[in-house]
Amino acid sequence: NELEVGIREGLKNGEFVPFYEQQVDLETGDIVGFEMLARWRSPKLGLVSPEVFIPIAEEIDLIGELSETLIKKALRDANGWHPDISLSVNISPIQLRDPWFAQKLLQILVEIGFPPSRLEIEITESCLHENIGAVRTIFSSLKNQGIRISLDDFGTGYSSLSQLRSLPFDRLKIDRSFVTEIAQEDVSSELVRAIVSLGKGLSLPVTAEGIENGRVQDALKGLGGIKGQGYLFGRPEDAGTTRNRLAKLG
Ligand code: G
Ligand code: G
Ligand code: MN
Ligand code: NA
Repeated sequence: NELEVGIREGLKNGEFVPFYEQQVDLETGDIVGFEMLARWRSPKLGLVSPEVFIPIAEEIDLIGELSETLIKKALRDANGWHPDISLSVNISPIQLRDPWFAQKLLQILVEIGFPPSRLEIEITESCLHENIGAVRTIFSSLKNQGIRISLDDFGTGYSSLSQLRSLPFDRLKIDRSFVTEIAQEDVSSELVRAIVSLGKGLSLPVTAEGIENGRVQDALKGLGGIKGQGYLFGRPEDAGTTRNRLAKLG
């Protein structure tokens, strides 16, 4: 199929690039990190969303290679940022089927000279459907080197509270479907409140995704000690724009 061929060619030609969405400390408003979000600059199709090419890359067993390529670019970019600013990357659960995943990632960090303590990986609840023993082994290797692991899109998947304990996550990311509604709807705001206090109880820091306006920001600020990201702060931007943004902050 045509898209498949395009993705293979695009990978060879370096058409996949990292974009970055800022993550802020809601208390201070400071940028504390960026989430890398992949984009495909296709000469034929323009800028293509990962929602289109990630599932295909997973299907044709190219996700590992694609992700490595993007991570290498992102680590080089992030090496030019202030050393207190972290980098989050999304990892497909499929990548955790590779028993060498942790070793490969650590090798890349060494090769590029990026401190593991600045890297956070984001995994959705669907990793709980993988071989949990194998996933736990990978998590241990990553965590032993200082890489942190976030549970992404929290609240949307099939995870139960007991499963939350089955893997040693370092952070919960509240899915934006709950966050968007917090200022209007009581149920969502109760859910967000509950997730934040769950995080506190489990000593897991929390990030709220999808903050689009000041009302939502204020509602979340009141909950205390959480990080946020969303269009209110900034859309995902390419490496150059991100660098300029940081340079302006001094
Ligand atoms: O960039 P956007 O915000 O449209 O992202 C759409 C989806 O693609 C999100 O679920 C995001 O987690 C996922 N995504 C973005 N970049 C990557 C990546 O490099 N690897 C994987 N596995 N998923 C990604
Ligand atoms: O699944 P994950 O959380 O990794 O995906 C992030 C996705 O959410 C990307 O597609 C990104 O572009 C999108 N996104 C980030 N911030 C906002 C926001 O404030 N509003 C909306 N609608 N989407 C957002
Ligand atoms: Mn994410
Ligand atoms: Na998410």
